Amino acid sequence: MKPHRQRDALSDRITAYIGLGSNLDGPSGQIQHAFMEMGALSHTSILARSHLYKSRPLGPQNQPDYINAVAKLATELEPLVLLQALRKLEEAHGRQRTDEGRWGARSLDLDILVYGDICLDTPELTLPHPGIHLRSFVLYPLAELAPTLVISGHGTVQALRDRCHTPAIERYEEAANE
Ligand code: A4P
Ligand code: MG
Repeated sequence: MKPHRQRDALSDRITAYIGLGSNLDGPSGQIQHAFMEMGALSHTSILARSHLYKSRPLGPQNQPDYINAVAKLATELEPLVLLQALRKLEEAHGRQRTDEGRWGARSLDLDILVYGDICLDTPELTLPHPGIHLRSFVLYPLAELAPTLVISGHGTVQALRDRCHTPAIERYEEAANE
């Protein structure tokens, strides 16, 4: 049986939240371009985008700081089709998985944080993304767009954000950093 999915009122579109991250090759530009490219995916539109945030890397410290953000999408793409489309965008941004090592520097990382109310646990796709409740760089931007969203088993995004302080994070102001 197909899992129940939260649909928006007017169409077959599902609301999904995507986490964007970059710490190579002009990170803020990578994120801004990825916002536009996600909005141009077939059967998909961007409903909202968060501000950009800057943080130290979680994991190996011998890499640049990250810029992160979150996008709210409305999409008709099935989860694995959406994942595939996001993979293609990462590749178009020059991401080289083979050079990275675990949690290494990357030009663009696109994670599906939440897809409607679907829960999945497969090697290819885990939904909601398993790290959401532990990461400031996901919770701060996600709380701008969906403070009352409940992450199954963990509580609301806003409550999680209020408890999560690692890695240390700050708003990234484009103009101040150009
Ligand atoms: N995968 C499973 N579930 C998902 C999902 N919900 N969304 C699979 C996207 N992918 C999902 O991903 C590894 C595998 O996870 C894929 O094969 C996919 O099918 P990847 O993008 O190849 O590698 P990754 O991103 O390095 O792996 P991972 O474990 O997902 O790492 P994270 O969670 O993305 O963390 N520090 C800061 N400050 N900011 C960051 O953005 N990011 C990371 C990477 C580490 N430290 C960071 C940041
Ligand atoms: Mg990833």
